[in-house]
Amino acid sequence: RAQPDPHDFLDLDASLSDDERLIRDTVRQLVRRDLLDRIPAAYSAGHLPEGFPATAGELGLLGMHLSGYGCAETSAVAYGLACLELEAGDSGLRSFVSVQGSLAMFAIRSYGSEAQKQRWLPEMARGTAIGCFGLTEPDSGSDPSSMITTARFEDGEWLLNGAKMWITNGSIADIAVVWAKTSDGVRGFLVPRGTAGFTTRDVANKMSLRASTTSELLFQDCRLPADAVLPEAVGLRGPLSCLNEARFGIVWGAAGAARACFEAALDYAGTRTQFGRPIAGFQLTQQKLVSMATQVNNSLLLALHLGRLKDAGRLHPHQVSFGKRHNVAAALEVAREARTILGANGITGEYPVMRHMANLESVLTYEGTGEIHTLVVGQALTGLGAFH
Ligand code: TGC
Ligand code: FAD
Repeated sequence: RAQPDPHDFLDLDASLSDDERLIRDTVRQLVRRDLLDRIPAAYSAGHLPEGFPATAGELGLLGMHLSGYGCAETSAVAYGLACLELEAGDSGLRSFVSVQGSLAMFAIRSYGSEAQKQRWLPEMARGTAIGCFGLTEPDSGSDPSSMITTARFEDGEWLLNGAKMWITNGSIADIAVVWAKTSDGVRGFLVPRGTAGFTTRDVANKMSLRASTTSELLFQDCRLPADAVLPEAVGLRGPLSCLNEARFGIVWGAAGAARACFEAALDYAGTRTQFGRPIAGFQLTQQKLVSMATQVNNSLLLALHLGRLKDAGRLHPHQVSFGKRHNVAAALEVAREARTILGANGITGEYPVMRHMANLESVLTYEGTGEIHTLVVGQALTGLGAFH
């Protein structure tokens, strides 16, 4: 029998359906043929590669696991595979697709009125309208219940005041899904770009996730019509349920970033010669490569297992936390180990490793920090909450 493929050591390919493989290969080709060469420049410039939202829309990647309104309604595993391939390119690509499909579109699809869905979802699925999702505030991150942005209903209108911070796609979004405190609890609001009293300001000098726009959203007596509220979501459960979707994509995406770092290190180790032989022939290098291959394959197995649970309707949010926590931490370890194999070359932008490593620091923090997911799983294991 043929030896295991170093790029798919456990033959996970055989566990995928033809449809899943087709979607995986399509996204992989897009990344490798159209994006990989352009990512370093976009990263330096501090934005997404030009035209990516429309391309992602044309390929049906935006809101791809949602149904109706122009969405592709793929399996969760297929959506995960797309996230994997995108993040093997750059976390910024997966972030865009996560925020658009799993946060902004998911919120509208799950909690919006029929008119809101008709108005926004088909355009968002095509990538001709961009969305963002504003939950975090300058003084309210891990604990969103402490948010101070408010929406007051008066004279038949909503009056929005406050600020959201660290919002992916913020200044490029046509529509912002904004969570605010009302007299009934936390509610979601659709705020179109250009609404009076709504401005944005980009976060400058990021050292991580540079191929992505991150912004502050500012609301000063921002007046919204009565029907701007998402009618079906009341309480923190609304926004937190959206996070489950995006965190699921990160479980897969982080494995993609790890795979890209492992492959760069494997390739480099085979061609770089020191002391008269390829560095791949040294035992210490092999130990690193085996450790990385183990992390990558364990992460992929975990992602696939959670994906199958999700497709069976049996995935629990605590299991998503387990996956996000494990796969992001593993990806960071792989990136750091890969960087050592590349020696001095590893710190340059000529290789993708340092970029992935820097990106993964954002991925570790957003969508619930490593510590928060540890406490979610800890609570599930012990029955004792340790947040407060
Ligand atoms: P707690 O009292 O536990 O819960 C409040 C209500 O929410 C429900 N709930 C969930 N529902 C669905 N899915 C989940 N994962 C849920 N977690 C909680 C809960 O059942 C309850 O419902 P109800 O009906 O009984 O009221 O809430 P808590 O305030 O104690 O907080 C729990 C905690 C810490 C886990 C939560 O606040 C949390 O997850 N914090 C982390 C915040 C976070 O992840 N923010 C992410 C912002 S978005 C982002 O980062 C986008 S990055 C985008 C990119 O570029 O990719
Ligand atoms: P804090 O909550 O202040 O945490 C600081 C440290 O304290 C962390 O290590 C944390 O784990 C730890 N800590 C906090 N509470 C506890 C506790 N109870 N026990 C132990 N340790 C604790 N948000 C959005 O709403 N929408 C977006 O689109 C979005 N995009 C983002 C893009 C980027 C690039 C980044 C970096 C962030 C983005 N975020 C977004 C914000 C992100 O969700 C928050 O940064 C995250 O939730 C953590 O909040 P914080 O940064 O305020 O850290």
